[in-house]
Amino acid sequence: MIAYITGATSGFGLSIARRLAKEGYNLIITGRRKERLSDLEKELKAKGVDVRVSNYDVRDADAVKNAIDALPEQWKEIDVLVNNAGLAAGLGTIQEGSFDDWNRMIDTNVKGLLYVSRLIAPLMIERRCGHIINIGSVAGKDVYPNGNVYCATKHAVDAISKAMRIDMLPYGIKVSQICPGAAETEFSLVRFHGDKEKADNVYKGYQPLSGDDIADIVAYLVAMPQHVCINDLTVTCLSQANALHFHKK
Ligand code: NDP
Ligand code: 8X3
Repeated sequence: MIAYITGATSGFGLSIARRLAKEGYNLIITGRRKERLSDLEKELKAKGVDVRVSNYDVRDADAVKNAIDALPEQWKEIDVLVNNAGLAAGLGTIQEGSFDDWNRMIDTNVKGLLYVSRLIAPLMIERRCGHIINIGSVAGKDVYPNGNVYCATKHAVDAISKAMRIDMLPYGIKVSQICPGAAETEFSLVRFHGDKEKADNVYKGYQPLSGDDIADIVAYLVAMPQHVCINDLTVTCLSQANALHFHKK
């Protein structure tokens, strides 16, 4: 069994890679930070997992195409695709927003997910099996103040997931979406452009989700019987009710 994970260098993607490796999957791990991919490759290979590193930026359509086209035939038999690579950049009003931040989010969260899916879905269709898992967000279900463009990209992931499920239906390919609430990863550090104090503040006064929590859910989804497809799963920590409401100490 082969799982293809985008954004495996930190957070959810890293935890999902480790977890699916434990479940017996061989892995194609992707991301921009080459050294982290090599470290993970070494770690997993030492445990007997077959790993292939694919180092590219999901915003670069040609790079995505070249990387997937270049996979040796046996690595093209992808059973699970986890479309995880993504980010928030900035938190502010529309009238003060940065074009650069907006482009990064739209190009990564929406277009990157589309490029990868466009190239891997035909491989799954050929084999009449596969499972695509898109990482959405509670930000794709509701909007919150200053979340505008990030929320828009995750609403797009929500729509794409529903539409993909229809497209994949005749071929027996499952499409699931996981929509997490606040989880402590590098997400906030990236959102606040490297400001660690601001990032740490996001997770004060409650226990957020972790990457491992999301990896457990992925493991559960892929273990369902062949005729069962979990379409959409929203998960928050106990202290969060939805994208807007927290109970913090
Ligand atoms: P991290 O910042 O820890 O991880 C993000 C991953 O995405 C990294 O591996 C990064 O790899 C990869 N990535 C980002 N941009 C690109 C790019 N242009 N090309 C290739 N890879 C890229 O954050 P999370 O683990 O939290 O985020 C993973 C997903 O979960 C995202 O889609 C995020 O929107 C979503 N999410 C996060 C939540 C949270 O609270 N943490 C809650 C709900 C959803 P590299 O930098 O090496 O390229
Ligand atoms: C990440 C969670 O609430 O910061 O998608 O948007 S949130």
